[in-house]
Formats: sequence, structure tokens, C-alpha cells
Amino acid sequence: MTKVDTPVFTAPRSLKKVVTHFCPGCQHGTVHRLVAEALDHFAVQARTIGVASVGCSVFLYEYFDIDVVEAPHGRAPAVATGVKRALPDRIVFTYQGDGDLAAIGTSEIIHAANRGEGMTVIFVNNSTYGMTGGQMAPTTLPGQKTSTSPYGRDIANDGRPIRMAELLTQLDGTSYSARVAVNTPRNVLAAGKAVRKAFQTQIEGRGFSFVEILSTCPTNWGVSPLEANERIATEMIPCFPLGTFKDWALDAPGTGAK
Ligand SMILES: Cc1ncc(C[n+]2csc(CCOP(=O)(O)OP(=O)(O)O)c2C)c(N)n1
Repeated sequence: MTKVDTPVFTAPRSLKKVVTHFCPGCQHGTVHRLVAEALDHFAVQARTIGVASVGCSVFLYEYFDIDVVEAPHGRAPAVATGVKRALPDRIVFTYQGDGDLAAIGTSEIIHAANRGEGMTVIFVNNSTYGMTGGQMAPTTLPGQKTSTSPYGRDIANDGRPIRMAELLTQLDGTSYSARVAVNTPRNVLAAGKAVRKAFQTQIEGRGFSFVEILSTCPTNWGVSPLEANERIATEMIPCFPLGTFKDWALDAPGTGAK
């Protein structure tokens, strides 16, 4: 029999072939792959500039084979605004956790979206500040125990989780906003499509695009990787429904509604 050497599964060109630092069961690696696949798909690796934020994702400049600028806490959308305005032919994306985007940088994300900046924002929501020891975030679920809410998030005291994808949908400058998860193969495929659509939005000059990705943090949730993955389905998705909340292709007649 002839041996077939054609690989059926290859690494994205936009990722370096290095070992990452993420904890077992963390889904940042999966999200990195989806972003890299989108860059490969549109063949924009050479003209893409990533803006790294703080938190566990900070080392993306070690993993992506693209140019990356590092932004201070929460300021990635502001830095990306400057990069995109200075170099409008580049594809610019930020990659941010919930502590960074929904707490420290609330103002930056809202105003970048409202201005309709031509950037793509990848928002990894693991409902906690992962890198710094699992503190409560604006996305922490009601009752969820964290290092700063050891008895569980109390909504009377701490408010309810912020749904960023829906919130940004309200702003006229937002052209595309979706929430996805990477807890099942089916959801990973849907997440990949959303990430591609977000980059397509930018490549076609259609303004601000946002993808929220529900993601695990087994280390700070204090559960096994498998339990963390199951928790996405049983607890996170009911609180943060998956879906496309705004899509220029659907919302604007005459722009190619599908
Ligand atoms: C003691 C301490 N407080 C605050 C910071 C600033 N800081 C850096 S990373 C981070 C948390 C980021 O969490 P998130 O954006 O949710 O990303 P994740 O680590 O979960 O991926 C904070 C608050 C710090 N480095 N050290």
C-alpha cells in the first residue's frame, strides 16, 4: 500500500512553533490558534500588528509570528487606535482578558467601539483575573468564589456580571459583535468563524469588530480541566449566551445581507 504523507492537521503559519506557558486546561492556546488561522486565511500575517494586554495572554508576542506592541493595563484599544491611525493599511487587533478589558480598561474599550475604530478585539472571558491570583472580575458569575469573594460573588454588594458583547452592540460604532465558546469541537468551529468574520470586518474597512470568547481558568476556579470545560456549558453559557449580536452583513441592507 502507498504511504500517504499529506498532513491533515498542520500548525498555523502565524504561530511560532514554541511551547506556551499556559496552565493545563487553559483555553488561551485554542484561542491563539483560531486567531492565527484567521490571519492565515486572509494571508495578512505580514501586515498584522497585535496589541498585547496584561494578564495570562500577555506573552502572545512570544507565540504569534507577527509584529506585536505591548499596551499598559486596559489601554490596548487606545494603543491600537494609535497604531491603526498611523498605519491604516495594517490589520490591528487587541487580545484582552476580562480584568483588563471589562474592569481596568472599561473606558478605552467603550470609546474605541463608539468611535468605530477599524480594529478587531479578541476578548477572552474566563470570569476571573487569572494571572494575578483569581480575583473577582466584572464578569464573575453570581455566587462564584474567587480570592476576593471567598463566599461567592454577592450581587447586592458587587453587582451583576457585565455582558460586554451585548453592551458594545448598543454603540453605533460597533459593526460586529459576537460571543462564542471553545468548550466543544462544534463551538470551536463556530468560534473560528466568528473570529474570521471579525477580521473580515476590518479587512473590508467596515469598522470596529468584537469577539467575546468564553474560556476556562481551571487553576483559579480550583477544578480539573475537564470540570472547568463542563462549567462553561452549565454555568457560563446560561449567564453569557452565545450568539451574534451585531453583524454589518445582516443589519445593513444593501451591504450584502446573508
Ligand atoms: C498584585 C498585582 N495587582 C495588579 C496587577 C495588574 N494586573 C496584571 S495582570 C492582571 C489581571 C488580568 O486579568 P485578566 O485581564 O482577566 O486576564 P487573565 O489573566 O485572566 O488572562 C492585573 C490586575 C499586577 N500585575 N499585580
